[in-house]
Amino acid sequence: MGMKVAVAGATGAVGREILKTLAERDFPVSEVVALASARSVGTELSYGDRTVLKVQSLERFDFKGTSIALFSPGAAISAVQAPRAAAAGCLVIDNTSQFRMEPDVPLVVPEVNPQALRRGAKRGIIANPNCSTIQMVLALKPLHDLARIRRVVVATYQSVSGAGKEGMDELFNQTRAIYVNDATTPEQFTKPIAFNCIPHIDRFMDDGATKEEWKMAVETRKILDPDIAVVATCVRVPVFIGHAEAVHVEFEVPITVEQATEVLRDAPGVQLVDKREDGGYVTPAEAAGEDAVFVSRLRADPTVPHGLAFWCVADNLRKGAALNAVQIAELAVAQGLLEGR
Ligand code: 11C
Repeated sequence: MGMKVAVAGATGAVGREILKTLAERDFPVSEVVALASARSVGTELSYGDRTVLKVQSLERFDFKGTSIALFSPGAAISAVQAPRAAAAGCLVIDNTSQFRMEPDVPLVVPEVNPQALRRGAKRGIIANPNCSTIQMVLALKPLHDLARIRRVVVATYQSVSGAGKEGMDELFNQTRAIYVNDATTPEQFTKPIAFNCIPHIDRFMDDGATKEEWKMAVETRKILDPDIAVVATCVRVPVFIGHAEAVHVEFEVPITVEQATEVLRDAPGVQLVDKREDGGYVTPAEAAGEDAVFVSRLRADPTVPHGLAFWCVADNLRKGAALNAVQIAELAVAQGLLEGR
């Protein structure tokens, strides 16, 4: 039997992808409700091939009788609305950064730490990690099981869709403006993003790191292992969809490329494409629209005692956001967490 499911922030890039993913994966719904801010009320969104949803007000929606809500309305709105939904008995899967580091809120990547989910049933809020964290921990998990990771150094190449539809529009408009010799002023990003790279995602912290870089470190520790040291440099690049990462890993014990290849080949959610020839690796444009996290360019890092380096790529709106959230919902159903809601 299906259940009543709400999608909050339904008109955004991630919200639309959540609706698409729920329909594609045949999530057992009896009714789907699309929620967003007052200015989007009445907007029509499609669900699957045949259903048109009229957006309702998130602020006014009564969550009683809704079993599960997938939230992506922005952290400040989740801060208010997610606890309100949870208090009404609805299980919230929140895609924002609002609750991720709270001790009684599980931060879940189903292939990596499914056991953490149950702990969140009491508060009724489960957090979906940041997109750049999700793809990295998926690739790190089988390697950590094999040889225990001590330290990770990562540089990211993050697409503009991480900043939502407005980010994508800015890249499109700036690119066009350059060709027709028009002037544009950066709004979503601090500097021009067309034909450029910007080493700044989210706000600056006191230590000089950005919050995106901090998130990659603390979220990896919460999901995978509190003892892993992570240092990240997060960079926005002029790509519409798909985040890429150059990852350097130091292990506690020796690990060969052959051993790493073997475990990555079998790792759930990971696709190893590593041909060591022209084009034998995956790029963000190829990962867009795909579910997998692609790992390529696997090789030894001879500059540290037990080191490996690799490149990984994923669709940040799908596995980095919507798909992971829907997989959490599927896991919640499988673990019986929705019974009685
Ligand atoms: C970006 N990773 O690419 C960000 C978007 O904490 O959920 C997601 C921010 C978050 O800009």
